[in-house]
Amino acid sequence: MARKKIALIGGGQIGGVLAQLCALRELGDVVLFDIVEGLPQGKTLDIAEAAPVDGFDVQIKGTNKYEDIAGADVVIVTAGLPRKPGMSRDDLISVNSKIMTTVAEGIKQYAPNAFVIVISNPLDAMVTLCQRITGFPTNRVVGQAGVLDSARFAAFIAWELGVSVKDVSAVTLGGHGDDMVPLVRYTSVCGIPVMELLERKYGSAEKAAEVMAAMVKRTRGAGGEVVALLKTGSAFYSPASSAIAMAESFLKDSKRVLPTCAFLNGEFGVDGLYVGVPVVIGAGGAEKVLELKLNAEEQAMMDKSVKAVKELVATLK
Ligand code: A3D
Repeated sequence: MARKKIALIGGGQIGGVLAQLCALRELGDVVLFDIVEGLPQGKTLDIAEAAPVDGFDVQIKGTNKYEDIAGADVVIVTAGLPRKPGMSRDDLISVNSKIMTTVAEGIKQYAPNAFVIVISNPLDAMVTLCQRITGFPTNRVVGQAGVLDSARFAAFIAWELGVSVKDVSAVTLGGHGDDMVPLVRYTSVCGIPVMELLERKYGSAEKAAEVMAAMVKRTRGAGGEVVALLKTGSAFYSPASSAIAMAESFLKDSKRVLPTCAFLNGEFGVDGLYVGVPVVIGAGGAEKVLELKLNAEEQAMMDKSVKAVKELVATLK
């Protein structure tokens, strides 16, 4: 059986880490595309020269030509500007829409059967645009945001409780913006509701709620926290790891349930919009949205987040 092929559009910070992770995990042959001459060629040569040390057997190539992505099974898009301190993700919409338009046309022409994972910001709008321009079925165009937002939430909980990150199960819903919805009630450690553990630690429900509120706030602002520290760009290791989890579930038909920016057809009461929800990812792409019951408070947060996504998407030309 021929090796799978993964095309990475955008050879910047996230693109470079994606290429290295694909190689280290031997997910398939990798093509790294960028418009800057030499950048993808230099990064892929550097990664390929580590193959004898790391022991991976995949081909890895940098290119400035769309023809080279032909036949890709998976395309991951990071082309576009990242945030600088003081910018919101939504501030990127005008410049990144232009970039996404040419990228989606390239994917449509050269990788018409690919499963596409968008990472470029503002995420919910860029996924929408990519799907509209490629015309691919919505199960084959998704966005990465929720895996990362949930991972950040899980990391903060693990650090707070002094437990392994492996045993925290956390989920966030909604758009990839300041209104995202970390679902505290569905978050657990080895099946134990997280609030029970916090209450036991602090001996009071009030203090536990206060600590949780701080973690929810930090999760919502986690991207900005990294931007403020880096000053010249945004997070890139964790977004790359998150998209690789999605690509791997598709390539191996693992059917992992991953928070994914997926097109909703009435699920969660949302129709015709890309929003972050739990999705089964397998060989059929975004195979199924898993719904869950929200209480009034959670539903209100979800409604607010969906409203923000709708307003953002409405600004797309
Ligand atoms: P960066 O290191 O600037 O890389 C972007 C790359 O895109 C650069 O190498 C550019 O040359 C390239 N590029 C520009 N125009 C085109 C084009 N037309 N075709 C192909 N390549 C092009 O940014 P980054 O890798 O740090 O971030 C990439 C994107 O991901 C940004 O929009 C970020 O805001 C976004 N991002 C999303 C998340 C999510 O979780 C959703 C997290 C972090 C960053």
